[in-house]
Amino acid sequence: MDEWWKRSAVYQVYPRSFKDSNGDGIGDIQGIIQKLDYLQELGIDVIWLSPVYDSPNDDNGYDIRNYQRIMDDFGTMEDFEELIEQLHNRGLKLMMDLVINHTSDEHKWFTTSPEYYIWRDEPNNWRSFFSGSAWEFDELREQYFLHLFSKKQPDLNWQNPEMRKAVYEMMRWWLDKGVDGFRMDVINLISKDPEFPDGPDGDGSVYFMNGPKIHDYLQEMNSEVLSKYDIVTVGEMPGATVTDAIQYTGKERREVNMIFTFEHMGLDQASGEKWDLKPLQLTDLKYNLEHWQNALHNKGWNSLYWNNHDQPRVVSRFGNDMEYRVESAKMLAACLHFMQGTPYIYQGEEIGMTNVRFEGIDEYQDIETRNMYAEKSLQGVPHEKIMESIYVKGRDNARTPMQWSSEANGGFTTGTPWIAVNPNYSVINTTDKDEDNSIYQFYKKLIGLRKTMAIITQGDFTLLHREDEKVFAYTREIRDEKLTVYCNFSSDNHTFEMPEGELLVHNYESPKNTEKLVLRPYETIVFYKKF
Ligand code: TEU
Ligand code: CA
Repeated sequence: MDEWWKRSAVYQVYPRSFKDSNGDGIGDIQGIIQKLDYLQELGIDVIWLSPVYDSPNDDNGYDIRNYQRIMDDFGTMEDFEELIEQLHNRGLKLMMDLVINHTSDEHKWFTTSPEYYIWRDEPNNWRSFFSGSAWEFDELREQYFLHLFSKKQPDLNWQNPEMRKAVYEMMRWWLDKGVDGFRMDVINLISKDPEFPDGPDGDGSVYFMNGPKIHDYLQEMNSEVLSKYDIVTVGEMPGATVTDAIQYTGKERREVNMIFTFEHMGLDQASGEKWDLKPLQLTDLKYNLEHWQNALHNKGWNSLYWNNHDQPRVVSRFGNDMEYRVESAKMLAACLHFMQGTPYIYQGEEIGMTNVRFEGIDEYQDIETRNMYAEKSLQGVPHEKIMESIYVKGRDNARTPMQWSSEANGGFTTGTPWIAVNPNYSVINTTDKDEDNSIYQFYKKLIGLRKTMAIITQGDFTLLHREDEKVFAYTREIRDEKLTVYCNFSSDNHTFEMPEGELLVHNYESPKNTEKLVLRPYETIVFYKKF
């Protein structure tokens, strides 16, 4: 089968925050349809749509009540069908978010088929990702059920073959409807150690990440469902290493096409806890990405991403959103998009949207953030200290509404938005997208180059200036071609020998006219050489 997804760029839509079409303050499917020109013009191939299934919204749709129904907030099944049709008419594809590690506790299975879930008479010490114990007592059954996320997200029991059959049937139903693939939520957590041993300090991850039967389940899913369709699949996999990734994505193994690694997202974290802040050391990022680039070359396939709906905005995280917002947004784009893999763009990244700072905890909507705040407050951690970590890492940084224009609420809604719009919408919005030097045009160029230059999808990767703490530089090489990519991750100048080749991509007006390559703050420059 033609591996079209190797040349594709994917755009993630977080529907709640993308575009509200009816003034209720919540983004919806008709809103996405209104913006398809905007997406098509950017040149992307696939939309990954975060969950739009019926849900009580404890975790913004990642708690599914009915897999075969659209959430009322977002519209109807007719709206969804119209979205697929309109996408396909434009030659675009739709990747559905598939959450099958858990359901909502309001899913009918939870009462009609309790054997689809995981029950124990006594809880072990595992902690939930969203604070507190991962076990909740059920009064009716007088037993505890497992929930790795919120207590309204009970984990499914993948050991039960009937449950697996029901899930596969549901997946085929969507594929028969015409969806073009799945992004599989925490899919490497579905196989738990059946002994449920206690973990060190309540961290059970070694007993549920990449668990004993994970490859069996994925291979079964592949033969029952995925292999029957020409689709794209990406597994979201916290805790997966390069070695795991080779197994998950190796072609002959028939599991998934690619995975989302979390390794580069944990480099600015001081301990196992995401709220424990540490500044990024650029060499850590360079070595990590180099490792993934080289290890998966010809053995698997990478996905490339800087951010998503769970991560802070990259321009605020690894760039400089104050003095060099536009420069650093473009630099980060080039740094990622010249690597091997399938690039993912998170809504708003293409206009350089930034993190947000709300005054009080009440303005935050995310369950992970709220639960963490409550837990730390009880432990006596001062308000300012907790807020500081939320400003850096909180998921709502990425979830404020898309900033379309400088009109009220950034043109996202005519009503009251479900979460406040970042006040910088008057400056940062899509209205400059047609200007030659906009971030949007820069992304458009990068996406376009991937289509025409095979070296970007196939070339060998070599890191240059390994020890440099401020500059990330690498080459890509194939036969008689070479790309040289320089990215300055700092606000100082850095000087190097001038690389061979002609200028391909640049985020400053013109190169500094010297014999040497002088990189200015957050400058990126890419050279192409044909021998
Ligand atoms: O995320 C899984 C995950 O491991 C983390 O990114 C998590 O959201 C959290 O940030 C850990 O600190 C996926 C979804 O992307 C996320 O939105 C859901 O909340 C979660 O699964 C549960 O479905
Ligand atoms: Ca709406």
